[in-house]
Amino acid sequence: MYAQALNARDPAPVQAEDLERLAAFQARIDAEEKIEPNVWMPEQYRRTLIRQISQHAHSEIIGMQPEGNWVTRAPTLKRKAQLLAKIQDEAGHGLYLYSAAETLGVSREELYDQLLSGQAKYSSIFNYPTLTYADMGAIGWLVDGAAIMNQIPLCRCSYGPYARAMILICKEESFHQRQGYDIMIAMCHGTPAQRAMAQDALNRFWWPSLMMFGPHDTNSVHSELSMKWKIKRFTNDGLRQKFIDATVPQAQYLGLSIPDPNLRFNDGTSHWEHGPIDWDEFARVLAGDGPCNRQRMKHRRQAEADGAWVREAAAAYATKQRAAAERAA
Ligand code: BYC
Repeated sequence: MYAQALNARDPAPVQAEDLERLAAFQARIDAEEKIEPNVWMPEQYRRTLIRQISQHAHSEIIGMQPEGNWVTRAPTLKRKAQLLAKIQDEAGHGLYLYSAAETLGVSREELYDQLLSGQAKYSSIFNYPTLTYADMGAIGWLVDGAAIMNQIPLCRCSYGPYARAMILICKEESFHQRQGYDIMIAMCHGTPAQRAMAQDALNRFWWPSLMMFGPHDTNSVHSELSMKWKIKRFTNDGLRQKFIDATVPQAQYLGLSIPDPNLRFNDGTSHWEHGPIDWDEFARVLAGDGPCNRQRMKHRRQAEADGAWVREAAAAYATKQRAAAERAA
């Protein structure tokens, strides 16, 4: 998603590129060879990756906010430690992904600027509020669950630095999903009020989690090229279906109901069929008009401004150290 300047639909100088080189590039991809930063790549491939990887990094960084809301109010020391560890992992994922994007010739400052100016976006899911502690369970279970479903195939992405980053990230996401489900289990075995909180969290996060996979395949502008280049291995609808099939039995185990009156198991296909997704809501959130878009960006800009003196001090220190090293040499 999102940086329009980096959008794969932008006119790129592809026509000027050598058709033979394009054919050789596609042959490498078809042979499952990894594309590394020093290998020639079509400009659109580079832009598509910068768009997706930087969106992914921004999502991790903004995604810390809904959970940060509950650090001081986690119910026990153990739950607080888990939440802190999860949020720290997300910061790490963001930094790791920014590094992967940098291998494509874009600077971290440019990527930050694109996020802060609103030119680059981040996953729609992080524009929803976290109203109760049960939301920490729902986010781990559903949001990280959806993220893993999308990210496991990215471990086989054709671009080497992204694929390798995803291997570590997926291991940590798997812990995140388990801790979320563990919260849901505890709440569902708790008091009636705790069960009701768990059901309410599921009710609010179910549909936004399905939207994380992106628009229906028929409206997915980037899928065709991304599948051809093996950046994406599955379509948006394909991954969404896998997520639903995996998650419905988990909800049944918890004794919770999925907030979809049209949900039904199709014996013929062995898949759970779902009701219509509110794509108008998705479009509103993407356009900046979700419940928390403004708040998320305000906090991010404030954090950037508050951290300016740290970056300046670190840069000044590095300059001094370099000068000292040069004098000593
Ligand atoms: N939200 O052609 P399409 C985490 C945009 S964080 C917003 O299908 P594509 C976590 C899309 O960009 C994990 N926008 O696009 C962190 C495009 O717009 P532009 C986040 C969306 O790229 C903290 C347009 O819609 N995961 O796990 O082929 C706490 C058409 O879409 C969304 C990733 O970032 C959306 N949900 O496919 C807890 C995974 N969906 O650019 C957890 C990496 C679509 O033309 N990204 N759009 O203006 C991907 O796999 C792909 O980018 C997507 C979309 C499947 C998301």
